[in-house]
Amino acid sequence: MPHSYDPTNIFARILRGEIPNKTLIETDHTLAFHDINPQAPHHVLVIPKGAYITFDHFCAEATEAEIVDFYRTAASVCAMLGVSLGDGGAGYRGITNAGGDGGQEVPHYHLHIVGGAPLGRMLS
Ligand code: D5M
Repeated sequence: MPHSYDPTNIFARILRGEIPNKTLIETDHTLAFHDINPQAPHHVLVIPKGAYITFDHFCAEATEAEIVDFYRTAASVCAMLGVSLGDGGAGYRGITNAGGDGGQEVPHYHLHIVGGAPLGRMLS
């Protein structure tokens, strides 16, 4: 079944400027902003500006420029938050939920970057 993007989702509305957000970084293809319900001292969402629903949808259909910009922006977020090991930071977790089984609430692809405190192990 082809992906069917819902343009009324809350991140689409943020991208159209209909809802305010606390922007950390904005580029031609990507927006990074603070999560409204932070699960740790740092909790930032990185979203592509294009209409992609999940990680696999984005990786399969986005242009190389969009994909490179997305992950470089995510790296810049880690640097800005001071969590990158390369800057002497203590680390972080990147999380992507997809669909019902994955617990995704907002059907616009996003990467959660969570850190600023020990997070424990998620998988064993
Ligand atoms: O995560 C969706 C995330 O989106 C969840 O952590 C809350 C966040 N959220 C929802 N609305 C907003 C607004 N308006 N600003 C910032 N963050 C928001 P999921 O992976 O889909 O479960």
